Amino acid sequence: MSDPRVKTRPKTSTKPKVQRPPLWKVILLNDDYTPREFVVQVLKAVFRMNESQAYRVMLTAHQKGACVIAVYTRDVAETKAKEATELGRANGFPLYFTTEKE
Ligand code: TYC
Repeated sequence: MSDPRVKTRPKTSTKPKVQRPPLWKVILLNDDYTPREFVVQVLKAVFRMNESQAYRVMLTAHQKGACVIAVYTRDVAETKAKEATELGRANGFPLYFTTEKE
C-alpha cells in the first residue's frame, strides 16, 4: 500500500502522440500486350520518373511479374494507380497498377 504522507505528483507528460499516416505501395503488374515503350511513358508521366528509372521499373515488372513503384499516402497511391491504369485502358492496353498497404 502507498504511504498517504508521501505526495506523488500527477503525471504531466506532454509527449506528443504524433502518428505517421500508413503508406501504400503502388505496384505495376506485367501483361503480355502493353508495349514496353508505352509502360515507360506512363511511368514517366504519372510517377515523375526519368527515362532510366522508368525503364528499370518496366523491365523488373516484365521479368518478375510485378514491381513496386513507390509508396504514398493511401489517397495519392490510389489516385495514381487509377490514373495510370486508365491511361492504358484509354489506349486499348490491359496495363494494370494496384495498391497494397505497406
Ligand atoms: N510484357 C510486355 C511486353 O512484352 C511489356 C510490359 C512490361 C507490360 C511491364 C507491362 O508492367 C508491364 N510487351
